[in-house]
Amino acid sequence: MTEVVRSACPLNCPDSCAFLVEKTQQGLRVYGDRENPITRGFICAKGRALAERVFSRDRLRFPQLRAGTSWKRISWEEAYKLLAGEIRRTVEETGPWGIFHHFDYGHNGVLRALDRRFFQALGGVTEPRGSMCWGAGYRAQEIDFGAVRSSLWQDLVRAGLIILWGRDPAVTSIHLQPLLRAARRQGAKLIVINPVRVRSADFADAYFRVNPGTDGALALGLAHIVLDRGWLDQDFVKAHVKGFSAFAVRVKDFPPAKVSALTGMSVEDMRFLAESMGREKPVSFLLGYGLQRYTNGGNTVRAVDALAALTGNVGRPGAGVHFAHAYHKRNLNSLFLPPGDWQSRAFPHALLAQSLKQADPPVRLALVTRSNPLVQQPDSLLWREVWQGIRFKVVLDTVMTETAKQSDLVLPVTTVFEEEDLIATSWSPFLQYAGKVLEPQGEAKAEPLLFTELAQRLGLGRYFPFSAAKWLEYVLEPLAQQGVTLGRLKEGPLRAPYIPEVAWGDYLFATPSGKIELFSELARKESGDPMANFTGERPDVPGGDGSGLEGETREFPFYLLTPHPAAGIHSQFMEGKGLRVFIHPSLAGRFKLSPGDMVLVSTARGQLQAPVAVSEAIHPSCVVIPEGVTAGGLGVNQLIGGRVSDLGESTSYYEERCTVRATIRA
Ligand SMILES: Nc1nc2c(c(=O)[nH]1)N[C@H]1C(S)=C(S)[C@@H](COP(=O)(O)OP(=O)(O)OC[C@H]3O[C@@H](n4cnc5c(=O)[nH]c(N)nc54)[C@H](O)[C@@H]3O)O[C@H]1N2
Ligand SMILES: Nc1nc2c(c(=O)[nH]1)N[C@H]1C(S)=C(S)[C@@H](COP(=O)(O)OP(=O)(O)OC[C@H]3O[C@@H](n4cnc5c(=O)[nH]c(N)nc54)[C@H](O)[C@@H]3O)O[C@H]1N2
Ligand code: SF4
Ligand SMILES: [Mo]
Repeated sequence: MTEVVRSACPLNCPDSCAFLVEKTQQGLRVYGDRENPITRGFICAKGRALAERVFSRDRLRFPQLRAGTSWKRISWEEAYKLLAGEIRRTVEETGPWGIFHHFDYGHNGVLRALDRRFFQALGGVTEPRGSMCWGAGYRAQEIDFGAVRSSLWQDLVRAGLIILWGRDPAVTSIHLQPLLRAARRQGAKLIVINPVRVRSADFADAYFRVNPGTDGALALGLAHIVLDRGWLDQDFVKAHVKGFSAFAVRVKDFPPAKVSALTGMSVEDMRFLAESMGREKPVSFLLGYGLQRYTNGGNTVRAVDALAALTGNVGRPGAGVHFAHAYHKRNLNSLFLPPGDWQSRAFPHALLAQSLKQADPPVRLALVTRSNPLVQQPDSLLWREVWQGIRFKVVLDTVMTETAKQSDLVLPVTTVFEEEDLIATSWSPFLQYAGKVLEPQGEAKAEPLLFTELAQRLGLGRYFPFSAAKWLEYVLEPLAQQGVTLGRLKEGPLRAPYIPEVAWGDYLFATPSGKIELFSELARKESGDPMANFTGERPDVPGGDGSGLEGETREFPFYLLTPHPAAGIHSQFMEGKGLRVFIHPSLAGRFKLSPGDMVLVSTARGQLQAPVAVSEAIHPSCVVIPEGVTAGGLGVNQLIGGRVSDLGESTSYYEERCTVRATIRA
């Protein structure tokens, strides 16, 4: 009888599927485990691709050292000796800040955090801070509510209105779709707000096109109408909101006509939206990260939070602003060393390449885990230059990524199926055990073991006293009394006991005042004005054809949007998938582009060529190129400069502007 092993998807995806895995003659068979009531037994192509990757030809199986333009297989003993030697040498020359550790969320296993523990044991190295992903909205919600919490997805069936604001579950979280359909069957209305008529709009009640980066202004404009019409939830605001009067004054500056000019939405549509919020209560706002990938991204999410607060749509069943589910971190034991024991040097993600270039002490040794910065960070061309200037570069991965190709030592790590781990993400309320299904391919090594063995060679073994299983027990220790143990998790996914069905249902907001803070001292500290995040305006809203725009915007009049790819997850599983440029027919007409023609897209940073696709779905002022895919090792991030967001030091990928030109006729 074949053995079925419980596992879970380690990818950086909101759904966090429960897996069942079987070893077969042909390889691994992965399918969905019905025990997880969110993912309910179906998985996506990326989950299946993970299983194929285990045996795939591109899989890294042995440590490899650069030998000129090719690679030489070396033993783990040689690899450790070399790496330990480089670490010692760098620490002697510059101190530990001469070492740069780049990491992200390429794998959501909790034991993956042992990489950071290793560098903390060295005293703290150079590392990224802020975020490539959700940082602006995350910080906004910390300021407004005191923490980032969402109601369970299942609660959506109690909503009267669901707004998909800058989010496209058809691409980025497919398991949300059955719930949205169920909510609609129970009478909820579904509205999509997005510059692109995304796939989710196909089953929505209404779709509203908004100019990129103007959602903050839109939220303030809607708040204006809500106040004007007397749709304010006075009892809620009185009891739970701080700073309402200051906010109401700010909102006066956003009358419908002005907001319409900024957002491109008609006054009529705005009235309809505001009215729907008043009529179809409770309202659930499902925020994507797209609307906060701008320099005003924190501003934007604060304005949406405020709109939810004014209308009393927080803490109630079927209501709330869904952004993330950041409960686990505070409730599980951390693998990090105590903060006082180490001191890292950190640069914001968005400015990493520039910062590394100028760093003093300089970076001599770089080590990359669970990320592919040469493709995924902005400023790819500068990254390459800076990367080449670093003396010794090491990548830990399962496949030869672009970053790995440009490095000196590549170390093969195990996939989720070749070791045990616990999957706990900031998106899912579930804790899930991922068991070991098979022995590692070739000499691939599990990271907990890798960092333990490396630490031992540097005399730091005392920081790594445990096996993987023991680490997992340690992580889960605080939950033992509530019955969450490794043993229990091996029997199936568990909803973490600290996660309520309805976020903020107790109205105990974790802010200094205990209320939702529209007026916030924290915001004052971070941006000089407690209301600074409600300026709402964008000085450079694209005019559609570039007319009337000044300076850089005239040369580069269009917004370059680079949403996540449907076929893969960032650069993973995107090998061989070509770059495509999506534009609106009006733009195609103006630049004499037909579908399939090669188009040259240029920004202040660089240019790329790719075939064009023409679609009514695209905003006429936008050029859309999904991220993750590369040609010659470079993807769309060669066009994008690093810009830090107003809050949370997030990377404002969608702030870049571009222009297009036809090149070769197909
Ligand atoms: N298939 C797949 N799924 C994924 C991922 C993947 O790479 N592939 N990545 C995962 C990760 S790490 C993340 S962070 C999530 C992200 O998931 P989402 O937040 O759903 O997706 P993004 O692609 O970040 O956001 C882009 C969306 O925002 C819209 N948008 C852009 N600008 C604006 C704007 O100014 N206003 C509004 N209202 N909308 C705007 C875009 O058109 C697009 O629909 O997805 C996760 N899931
Ligand atoms: N232009 C543009 N750029 C973007 C975005 C955008 O919307 N537009 N989105 C941004 C967002 S939201 C995010 S989250 C980032 C994601 O940025 P990255 O995390 O750098 O993206 P991935 O391509 O998923 O790279 C993850 C790598 O980790 C490897 N990996 C998997 N498992 C393990 C493991 O166990 N150990 C180790 N060491 N490695 C492992 C994978 O093979 C893969 O190569 O990209 C950002 N970049
Ligand atoms: S990528 Fe997301 S939807 Fe696909 S299998 Fe993994 S968790 Fe499930
Ligand atoms: Mo992300």
